[in-house]
Amino acid sequence: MVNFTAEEKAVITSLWGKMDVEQAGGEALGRLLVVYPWTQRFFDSFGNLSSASAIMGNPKVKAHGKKVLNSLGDAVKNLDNLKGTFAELSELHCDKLHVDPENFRLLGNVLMIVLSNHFGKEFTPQMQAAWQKLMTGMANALASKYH
Ligand code: HNI
Repeated sequence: MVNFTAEEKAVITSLWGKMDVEQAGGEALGRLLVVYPWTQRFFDSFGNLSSASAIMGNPKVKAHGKKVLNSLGDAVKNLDNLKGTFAELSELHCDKLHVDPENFRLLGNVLMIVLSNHFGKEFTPQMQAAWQKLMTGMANALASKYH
């Protein structure tokens, strides 16, 4: 169970408020598929994933990235109850989708790159620490129903 300090909560909420969810979501999922190509196997219904530019321009990747990042918004609103908030999604990713939970951590890593690109110097080490903690908490919550 991950506990957030008041300061971490403030940092997470303020950056979330400045994020372009559609852009960041599409870019994070796209980068996941490019950087860790084995993750592509979960998305064989998404059409053309044959090159980095095909992936980054694929409208289904963009739409799904936005969906995933919107769900991160639920995490930001429920920092004290990530497990409860993601119980259903954990069941879905485990029982129906069979996504290895290690991939949740990889998505957290690429999101850090996306945030760093977008916010530059404003994305301080302290912000990265808070966001990394959020992504770890969310990865643990999404993995909590695995058996
Ligand atoms: Ni994930 C569907 C949220 C990581 C593979 N995923 C969803 C949906 C949400 C979601 C929301 C839509 C559910 C629905 O339709 O009811 N996914 C999240 C979140 C994370 C995450 C919050 C991590 C932070 N998902 C991942 C990862 C993979 C993944 C890392 C694979 C590498 N997800 C999927 C697949 C689907 C999916 C596959 C179904 C897609 C489809 O529409 O066919």
